[in-house]
Amino acid sequence: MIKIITSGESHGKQINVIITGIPYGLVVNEEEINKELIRRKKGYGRGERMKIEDDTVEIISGVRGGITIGSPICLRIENKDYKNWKNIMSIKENENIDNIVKPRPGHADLPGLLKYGANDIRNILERSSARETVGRVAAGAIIKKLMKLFGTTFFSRVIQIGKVKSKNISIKVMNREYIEKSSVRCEDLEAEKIMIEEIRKAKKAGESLGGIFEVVAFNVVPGIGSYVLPEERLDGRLAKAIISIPGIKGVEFGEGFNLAKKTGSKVHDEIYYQKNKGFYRKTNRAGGIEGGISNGEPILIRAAMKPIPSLKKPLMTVNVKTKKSEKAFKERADVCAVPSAAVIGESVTAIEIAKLYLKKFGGDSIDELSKNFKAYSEGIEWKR
Ligand code: EPS
Repeated sequence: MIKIITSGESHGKQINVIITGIPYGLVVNEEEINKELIRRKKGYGRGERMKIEDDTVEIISGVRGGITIGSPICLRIENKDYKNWKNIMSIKENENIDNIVKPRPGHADLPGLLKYGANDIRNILERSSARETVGRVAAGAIIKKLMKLFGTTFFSRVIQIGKVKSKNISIKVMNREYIEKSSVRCEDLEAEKIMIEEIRKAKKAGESLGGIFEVVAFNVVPGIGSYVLPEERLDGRLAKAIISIPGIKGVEFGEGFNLAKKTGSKVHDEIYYQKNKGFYRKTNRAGGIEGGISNGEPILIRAAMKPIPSLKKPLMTVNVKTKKSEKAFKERADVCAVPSAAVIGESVTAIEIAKLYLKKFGGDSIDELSKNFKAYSEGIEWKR
């Protein structure tokens, strides 16, 4: 069983992640993890903080001689900004710090404060910050490496920022190289330009912007996930994983909400068979999942991110100390983080799918796992 736990505050010393259940013998190195961390850090609209952080990982345990040895893997990513926050983030009692008392609407500030009976919003926002996702992306880098052994890969792109939509480009022909280089992860040149301009304008106006991204998992073998228990449904698990990314308010699979207005015969993906291909579909409106189980087509997830709640031009709130109406407090923040959220989406998707691969195919070592996978995939004539 793969389990992942992160710890660390946004402006604390470091972000830690412990990953258990990675089989013996997976080749891993820090450079590969760093590449994923850089992908997450990038994107037009990110704030000043990202210029401070270098987001490099140190593998602390679970790896020896370049391979995983079956024991829990511990990774750490230093927060370079910590040196500027040592006093505020001190673990010792410090009476000389002013409490933050004006919660930002849309953030965890107020519900978190009420939940814990706290009197300083800093104790809430430090962990609710999206800085935590650096840990999930580091774990995701190792998991993606594991999934590559089965030919499974993950990719993401941004299809909307604010009101600006990219034109429809099939995932079959998407230009990965361009998307990877684009500062908004969008390959529609015209939309890309307008998206960048919208983010620039939002920044100038003290505003923030959300958007929509897609995550695709290619070559997921049919039979992952289950309908036998609600919690085993692959789409349910992926939806939970995607929604757990800060700021995500909506998720859909394949044609998602659009399917609701069509009749059945226009929705379901007809089944075909070819000797050299096995079972396949010509359409993928289901987004690769039927009955909570992967069907062999690419798994296509779309997620909507709300605009970041930290605003330069703050909204009205209530001072929790005086109970008087005031403007919410201002905190340095990103203007738009949709391209980063897309990369995080790849990681959380990979983690969920890998958990189910390990459950289905088992094995303590990569060799054992690979043999089990091969026996199953040959048995069902999985040829992709
Ligand atoms: C975040 C606010 C900003 C972002 C941060 C998430 O941080 P700061 O308050 O230090 O400027 O930069 O994201 C990251 C640090 C990151 O690595 O993604 C928030 O409030 O969620």
